[in-house]
Amino acid sequence: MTSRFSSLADLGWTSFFASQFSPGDSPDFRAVRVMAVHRGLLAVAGDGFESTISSHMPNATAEEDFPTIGDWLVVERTTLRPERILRRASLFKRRAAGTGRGIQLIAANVDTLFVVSSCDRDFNPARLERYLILAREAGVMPVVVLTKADRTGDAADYANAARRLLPGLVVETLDARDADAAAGLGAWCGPGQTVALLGSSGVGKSTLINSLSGSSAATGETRADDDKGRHTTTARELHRLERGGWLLDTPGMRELQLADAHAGTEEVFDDVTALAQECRFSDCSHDAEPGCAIKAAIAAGSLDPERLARWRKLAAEESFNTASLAERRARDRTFGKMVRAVIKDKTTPKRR
Ligand SMILES: Nc1nc2c(ncn2[C@@H]2O[C@H](COP(=O)(O)OP(=O)(O)O)[C@@H](O)[C@H]2O)c(=O)[nH]1
Ligand SMILES: [Mg+2]
Repeated sequence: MTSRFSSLADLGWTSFFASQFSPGDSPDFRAVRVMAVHRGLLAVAGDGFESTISSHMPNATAEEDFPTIGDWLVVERTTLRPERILRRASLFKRRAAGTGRGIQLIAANVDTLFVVSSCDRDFNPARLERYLILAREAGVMPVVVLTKADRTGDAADYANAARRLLPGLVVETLDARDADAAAGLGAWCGPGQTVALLGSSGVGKSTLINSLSGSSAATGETRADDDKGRHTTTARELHRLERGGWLLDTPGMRELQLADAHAGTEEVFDDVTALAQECRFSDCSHDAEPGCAIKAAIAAGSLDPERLARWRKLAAEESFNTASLAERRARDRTFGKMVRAVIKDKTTPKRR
């Protein structure tokens, strides 16, 4: 099939991926990008062509060994049989109950995450921090996008509040309905670039997607995957943006939760974790212990008590998530043992 894709560079091919292609590979293999995943099939695009191939991977065992949307695959030149997945520049994943494998891959090789909130009651530093942690975990550059700037005179205050969350954080305010305003995000939407969006319902994600893609496809598409079950089997999950880049939009991305976020939490709250290390007791609960560096910082006004509260909440959630994953694993093991015991019992010939 001929295609709308002119080149690998257009699809996001960079030196990071090219360097994983050994010279010995080149005559028999080529690289393709996974544009959509659907029931064991992958929609892929390569240099001037697109196709649908089987997602079967040789030697795949762990969840990470299976392709996800955005992945770069090395495939056999003519049969397009997948040979291996190129190391990912970034990866969104989450804990998955009931898969037995514990995690589920959401998307790979996203360059920029637009963390969307609006300049109104949706604006919530704790929620933004969570999204920033997710971006850190995935290895993706976050850009905070504050919509509905046209509805308030205080957009700059919202932007400043967001900037205080993380040094160097990029924050843009705009009217998501305005195609020109969305051009402020153009720097991350050019050829070869892949973006994804996260944000609560109603903040203007679909509106922004329409403005960035120069169409009204996004608002129509949300209807295709609602609970009426009208799934579009041909839906491409990587959508072309007007500036030439790609928007990665999948249900999984929309359902992302704070999972396995320990390292990310430490980075986003590195001021708090650094203070905690200075406490006299290594297991300090920062309540009433003597020599607590965190209490001292709050007393001195150098740590915002609300920031501490958000950190505590996250830490508590995290240990809950980690514990429940460990419990689930233990349960799976016990269940597995039981099943094996039953099967053995049923298949072992009884002595007569
Ligand atoms: N005034 C104004 N309205 C907006 C803006 N962004 C979104 N909206 C409106 O907010 C509502 C929800 O937007 P939508 O894109 O569906 O939000 P989503 O749930 O995040 O996809 C719609 O009525 C939009 O027209 C904005 O920047 N300014
Ligand atoms: Mg929407």
